[in-house]
Amino acid sequence: MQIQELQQQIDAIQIAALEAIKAASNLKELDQVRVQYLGKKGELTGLMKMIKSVPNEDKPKVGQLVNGGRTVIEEAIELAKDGLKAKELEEQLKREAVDVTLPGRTQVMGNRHVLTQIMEEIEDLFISMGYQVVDGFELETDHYNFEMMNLPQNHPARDMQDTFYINDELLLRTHTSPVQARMMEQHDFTKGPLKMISPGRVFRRDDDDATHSHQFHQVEGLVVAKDISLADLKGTLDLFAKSLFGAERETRLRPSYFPFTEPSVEVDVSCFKCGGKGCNVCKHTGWIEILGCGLVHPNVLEMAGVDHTVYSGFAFGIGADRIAMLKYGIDDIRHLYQNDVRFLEQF
Ligand code: 2NM
Repeated sequence: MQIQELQQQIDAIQIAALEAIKAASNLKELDQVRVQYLGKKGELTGLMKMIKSVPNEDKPKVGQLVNGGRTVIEEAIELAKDGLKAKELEEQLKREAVDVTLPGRTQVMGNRHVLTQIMEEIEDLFISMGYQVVDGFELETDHYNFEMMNLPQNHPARDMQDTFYINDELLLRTHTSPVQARMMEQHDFTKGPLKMISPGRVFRRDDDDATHSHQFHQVEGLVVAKDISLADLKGTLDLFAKSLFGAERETRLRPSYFPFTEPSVEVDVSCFKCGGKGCNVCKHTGWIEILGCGLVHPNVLEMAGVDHTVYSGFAFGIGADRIAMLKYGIDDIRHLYQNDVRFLEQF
């Protein structure tokens, strides 16, 4: 082949290659162009193989021409590569761009149920006074729920609370007192006093209305040690009332009756709305009933294996639903069990 003819072929390849390089719209296409023209089976490489068939004196010239063409294409590819890389980066940035002026996505925050909040507030207070928090069974035996609480069969007080019986033996607990009974049985009083609360759900066979629910929540408390008196009870529950309803509150005890305590009393707190002057919350008495309590009945201590001549105790029962309703002015207990978010998110 004439040198001139070779030069024309190189030029033609070069022109075609440059066209193809210009047409490549991404790096992958550009690499295909590189393979087509410069690869092992590429067009320019094919031309170089002809060097064998030219006279020796022409070989340097042929090599020079082919390599010259090769360099031009290589440089064009490098240049195009830089351009395409910049273009792809720009597209990537455009794809990943964040429009900081768009409105944010609101994270809806849940909150604890108002009853849970009250229960935990009460628990925290008693924990701070050194009480242990004890869980128990919602399904209980007649023995622990009634018998151990000084409520023998045929006791009139058993009719006072209608009970969900599962069978002759088992029932849904009507108070959390069975938790205290079980703890008194287990406690080693030679090692120190028993101070506990038992928060939890309890059940009564009531028809639901604004002030009654077949399920509600209690925090019962119990302290058993040597020389526990009504004064200990009064001081403890006065602190409880001030902690929940405000430091300015006062408390008073009124005589009452429970089968499991003797004496039994009810605790009133001075009205947190009117300060005691009289309003609709306290029904113009200046006082609001918040809980029942008393000194643990000797029969209850004895049935749990505690010597009532050595030990005495006080116990109390707080209705958490009632406390929540008072504190937040909730007028219907059923709100606490309907799980209407519009109600729950207010607390
Ligand atoms: C109340 C009122 C008075 C009470 C008694 C006991 C136990 F198990 F220690 F004897 N636990 N809770 C009690 C006493 C509960 O609720 C209104």
